[in-house]
Formats: sequence, structure tokens, C-alpha cells
Amino acid sequence: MKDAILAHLRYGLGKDASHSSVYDWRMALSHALRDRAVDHWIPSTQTTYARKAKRVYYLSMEFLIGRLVEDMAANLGATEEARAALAELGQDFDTLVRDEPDAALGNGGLGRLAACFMDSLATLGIPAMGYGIRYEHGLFEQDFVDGQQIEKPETWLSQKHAWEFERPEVQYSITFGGHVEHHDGRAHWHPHETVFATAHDTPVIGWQGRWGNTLRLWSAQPVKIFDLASFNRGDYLAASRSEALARTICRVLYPDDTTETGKELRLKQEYFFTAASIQDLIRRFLVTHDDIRRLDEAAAIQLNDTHPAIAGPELVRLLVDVHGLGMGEAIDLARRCLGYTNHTLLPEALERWPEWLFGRVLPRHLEIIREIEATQQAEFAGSPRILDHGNVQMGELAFIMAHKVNGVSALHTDLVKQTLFSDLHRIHPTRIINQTNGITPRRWLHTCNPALSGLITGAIGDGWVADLEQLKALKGKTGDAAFLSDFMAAKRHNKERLSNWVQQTLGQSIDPDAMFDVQIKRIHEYKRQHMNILETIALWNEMKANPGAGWQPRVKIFGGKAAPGYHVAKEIIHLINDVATVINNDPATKDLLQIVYPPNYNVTMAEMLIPAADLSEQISTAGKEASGTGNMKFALNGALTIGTLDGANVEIREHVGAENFFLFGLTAQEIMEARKQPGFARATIEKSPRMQRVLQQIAEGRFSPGDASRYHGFVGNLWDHDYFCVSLDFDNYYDTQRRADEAFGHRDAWAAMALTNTAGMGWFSSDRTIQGYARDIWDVGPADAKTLEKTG
Ligand code: F58
Repeated sequence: MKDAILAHLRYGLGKDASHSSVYDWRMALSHALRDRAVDHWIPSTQTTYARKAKRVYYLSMEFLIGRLVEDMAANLGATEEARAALAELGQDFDTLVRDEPDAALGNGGLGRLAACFMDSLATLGIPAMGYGIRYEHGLFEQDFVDGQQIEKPETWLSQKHAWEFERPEVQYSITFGGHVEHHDGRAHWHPHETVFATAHDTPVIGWQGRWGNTLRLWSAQPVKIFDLASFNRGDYLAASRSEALARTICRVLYPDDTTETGKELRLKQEYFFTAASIQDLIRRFLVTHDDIRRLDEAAAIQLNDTHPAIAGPELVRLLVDVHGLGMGEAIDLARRCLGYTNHTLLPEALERWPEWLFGRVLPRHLEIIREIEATQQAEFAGSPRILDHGNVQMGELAFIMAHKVNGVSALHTDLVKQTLFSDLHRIHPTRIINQTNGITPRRWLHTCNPALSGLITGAIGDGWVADLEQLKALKGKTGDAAFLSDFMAAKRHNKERLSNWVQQTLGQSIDPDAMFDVQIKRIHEYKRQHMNILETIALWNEMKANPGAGWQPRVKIFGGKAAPGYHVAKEIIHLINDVATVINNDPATKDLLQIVYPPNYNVTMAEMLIPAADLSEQISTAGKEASGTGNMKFALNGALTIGTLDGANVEIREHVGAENFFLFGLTAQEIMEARKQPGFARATIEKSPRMQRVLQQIAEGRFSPGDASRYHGFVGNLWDHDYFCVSLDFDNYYDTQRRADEAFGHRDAWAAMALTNTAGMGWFSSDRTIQGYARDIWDVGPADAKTLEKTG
């Protein structure tokens, strides 16, 4: 390892050790690790080709991979070796780890799920390729100025990405616009614009290096670097038009997790990476097979939400226009290849494109969608339409073109059947299935929480890392006082680590003995961060009114970004920061209650916050959070959940036991009923002196001195609309928080409950989720069971 690092430093970076920066050392370390990854990766690819094995193609606009050094070293079993080699070279492994940019090629849960799935596919030895976009700028960086969110461009690619291999030879033409002509019984698309898609491959190595898959991200290149004729004419803009289109396509990740921007560019991004991926997988298929009609035997294509739903029409287009299949057989074959995962019921997040816009960018695809529509209507008269009121509805398109459609938690799947796709479900009653989300135990316990992970391995061996259900064995330890005390010592260690970081970065001192109560996720009204901050104010009021009541000290920790155009979410951020300014500086309560909101929440921050949490806030309005995956990470790391019966909370509660979960709030059914009552919010708030008082204080400017009207709109909305039903759940939430306070006071009992959470979370491994997809959707297995046995 030492030699490899030095060799990369010298020949890869052209540096000698005495003049190398932290960046140089990190690159050298990464490349030394990447070499080892390649030694697992290439044989895996060879095996897949040799066996003509079926591959999974996971198409996703987002892969929220975060940093890779630690993960890669851990999966290769090389962490200690790397640490020791670096120490001999006078370098600190952890410093290099911290130098790596956090690759934020995603918004939140959907993108992080894709990253966990890649880890599990490799760990399970299932041949797979993740396909996405190599964004030049990932999710914006968040800063707070006077308590308000400011967005700054993210620049992870301003340094070289250590893990990727550029593949200039793997290049496809992607075309847009123009018109379609029909002659010789065929369609001829004459596009108006073209860019090249170029592949960049990052190896994804499973646990213990058993298998290696590929994350292939596409970047756009101009077809003509530069139009010399236009340039010589003096038309400088025209000279670089193709370059401009190429640059814009991969420039930014859309930072919107609520509404589609409706921008043509987003549609182009979607088509760009989907079309490149479909061309690529067909080319690969034809290396080992000669009958395209059997594509489904070698390719399972999964659509991560509707963003790549154009894959259906694109595959049909290639099958018909290029490979000469009939329309009907092409549609059937495409359907056998495709699966679609739905991640949301929120109407504003469902993709719809105006037909005129769609037809302008993808004229041939619009024709094909009309054919798909006609075929569907011919077979199922009265079927819901893809083309509706002048829009192309991507959800309906994805549903109709997929052989399986899955929800991401049991409750969400039921609601998909009953609401979003109820009519399509009636027509295709076996198409919708459930695959409850999961998380990779490698990153989300083994690597992010060495204190707990070491303790667990000491007690039950390390088999749990690849077989998380083995954590069940910890149930036997819930009565073991010595083990419980070690378990709490690990938590304490993580809380100290976090406290030190908060002190260093924010200059705020927090007490590691206090309860760390954490809510980290995108800011959204349905996730109800505002209910949390209102409860914080109510608690503060009570603490001041009854100073001698023996309050449980708490640190309320928030993390998350708001979509730049989502006004209310930004207002919620502002309110949290305003409330923090007042409460954190109140001498009467500052030792009892602190609010911490570090800016720029990302994967790396999650890796530090989650292991340090005592209480996990999963408080969405029931029926709105499709699954949640943060909820799983917390419970796995020994936090108790305070939560509603929403998304995967329902299943987490079943697995860890109702007595180890702080449940509150209305059910999804009750919410739907309650909302029908006009004026429900006002009537409810009038019956809650506690909530009334809090709203009054906000409205009076208690937290925005000198600007009393700042939150009038916000408060008025709660009184008059409250679509997300904060009013209906507020008192119950407050009381449940006090039950949590009380429980936290009995440290031994709390420790047993926390350990029971960890012990019960084995089922939420993304390995289990992927096995479900492999069995129920993809019909794939490990390519090489024998090698897996040998090396596993
Ligand atoms: C999330 N969706 C769900 N969408 O909200 C969450 O409950 C679930 O656990 C997770 O998917 C994984 O299944 C989500 O993250 C987005 O970020 C989209 C980004 C692009 C625009 C539409 C939303």
C-alpha cells in the first residue's frame, strides 16, 4: 500500500513526497485503492460477459454518493492497511478522508437510495450498472445570512474526481428537435440538434471486494468543438452554439424536490442520459447475443421515478426504427425489460410536460407515445391516458410501459393502489408491488459509527455487515448491564465528537449529556420542520413558566436545504434560525434548551449526526412521506423514533416493537377525513391554548424583533389552511415529546430500548430490498455463485 501510494504520487501526480499537499496525498491514496478496486472489477465484468449473465440497469437522474475514500477502503478491507501505510509516510488517514469533496449528485432520499442500491448490488454479486448524469455542479451549497438560506454553486469537479475512468471511446449521439418523415414504411427522424454523451465509469465494489459493478455517468460533448466557418464570418455566438448546448445539459442538478421546473432543459437532461444508457445497453447486449427480441433475457431496466420514463418510448423507437421490429412486439418487449419505482404521491412532484414542448424536443417520441396510447386503449378501453389535456403524463407512461411498478413502503404502496394509480391498478391488478426501501449497513453503521460497529462485532462477530438480520442476536443483550453500558458509551463518544464539531464550526457549546433530538432532511411543509420548531417554542415557554420542574435538557438539531424557489420552506428555515437566536441566548434556559442548525446538510454531515442522535424526528403528515430512509439510519444507530404512522415508520415500529417507538398523530385515513372539514385548523387551534400562544408570540415578533410582520403570512396560513395538519397533531406531539423526556431520564431503560432498536433493524438493509427487486421485478441472481462462495 505504501509503495502504491508513493508510486501514484510520483508517476500519477508528478510530485515527490516532500512537496505534496493534502490533495496530492488523497489522490494518491484514492488511486492506490482504485487499483485494488479494478482487480475485483475487471474479473466481475469478464464473468458477466462469459456467462452472458443478465444485468440490472438502474437509471437514475440522481446518485447521492457522498465521499468515497472510507467506503471504498472499508469494502476492500483495506482501511487499517491504508491508515498504517499513511502513518509511516507521516500522513493522517482521517485528514485525507475529510479533504474529499462530498459528491452531491442528488437532492435527497431518492438519490441516496440509488447509491445504497449500488452498494447492495455489488455486495450481492448481481451484475449491474448504474446510469446517470455527471453533473458539473451538484446540489447547491447552503449558507445562512441573517438566518436566511443563500445558495451557492457547488464545485466538486473543480478538483479531479479520483475514482472515475473517462471513456472517450464510449460515445453516443443524442439528438433533439427537428421533424419526422415517414417513407419506405419507416419513420425517419431529422433532428435539429446533436450532442455526444461520453461515459465516465466509477467502480462500485461490494463488501469484501466480492464483486464489482459500474456507476456510469454521462457527460455531454459538443459534436463540433467549434464552427470555424461561423467564426470566420464573425458570428462568434453561432460558432460555439453546439458547445453551449453540451455545457448546459450537464451543468447542474435541478435543485427542486417539489415541483418540476417545466424547463425544456430538464427534459433534455432526462432524454440525454436515458438515450445514452439505452443505446449503451443495446450495444452491450449485441456483443454476446444476436437476437434483439431476447433483450429481456439479459437486461432488466429499472426507472428510478419517472425522470428516465422516456426510456420506454426510446427503447421502442430503437427497436422499431433501427432494428425493424413491429410496433406491438416492440412495446411488449420494452415492457418486459422495464420496471418503474414510484417515490411520491405529491401531485406537484408528478412529471407532466406540455405536449407542444415535448413534441418540439422529441417529435418521434411523441408519435410513439401516441402509438403506445392507442395500443393501451385498444386493449383496455377507458384506460387512463398518457396524453391528457395537452400534457404528456410521465407517471402514466412509466406505469403502462413497465411490467412491474413498485412503491417504496407498505403504506405508500397501498396508497399508490388506492389513489394515484387506482384506475390503472384495476386494469393491471398484479402490476403494483411493494419493495420497502433499505439502507446499506456498510456506510450507515459499519463506517459512519466505528464505536458502535466495533462493539457489535466484538459481541456477535462481523457477519452482520453483509447479513444485517444477524443483529437480532443483540436482543439477548438488552438485559446485560455491562453491554448496555458499553452501548451507551459508544453513543456518548459520538455525541462528544459532534459537540466538539459544533463548538469548532458554529462556536456553540452543547452538552453531550442532553438529549440530542435530530431532524435532518429536505425542508418541506409535509415533513413538518415547522411543527418541530413550534413545539420547541412551547417547551421553552413551559421551562420558563416552571423553572423548577426538573426539565430534561435537550439539544434540537436541524439540518436540511430548501428548494430555491420554495418560499414557505425558506420561511421555515428563517423561523428556525430566528427562534434559535432568541432561545439559545436566554440565560434562564440556555443550559436546558439549545437549537443547532448547521448550514449545508449533506451526506457527510449525516454520517456524523446520525450516530450521535438519541431521538429521531420522523413527523411527516401521515400519507405524505413515501418511505423515508433517514428514519432507518437513525434506528439502526440506536436512536428512538418520535414519529407518525407514515411511510416506513409503520414497518420500523413493527420491527423494533411499539414500546420502543414514540408514536403520535392521526393516521393517513384520519387526515384525509379531517381535511374535509372546512375550518378544521382554526377550530383545533382555538382548543389548544399551547399552540395559540406560540402562534401569538411568532405573530407579535417575539422572534423577529423590529419586524413583527415577518411571519404573519406563515401564521395566517396555519390558522386558515394548514394543509399539512400541524394543528391536528400538535398537542399530541407535544405530549409525546414529554413522554420521551421522561423515558430519557431512566437511562438504563432507555439504553435497552435503544439497543432493541438497533437489534430490530436488520430487515431494513438495502441488501434485503435488492433481493426483493431481484426476485420480484428483475428475475436476476448473482452471476457467479461459486466465486461468491470462495471469496465470500
Ligand atoms: C423520496 N423522494 C421520498 N424525491 O420523499 C422518500 O419518502 C423516500 O424514502 C425516498 O424518495 C426514496 O424512496 C425524493 O427524494 C426527490 O428528491 C425528487 C427529485 C427530483 C424532483 C422530484 C422529487
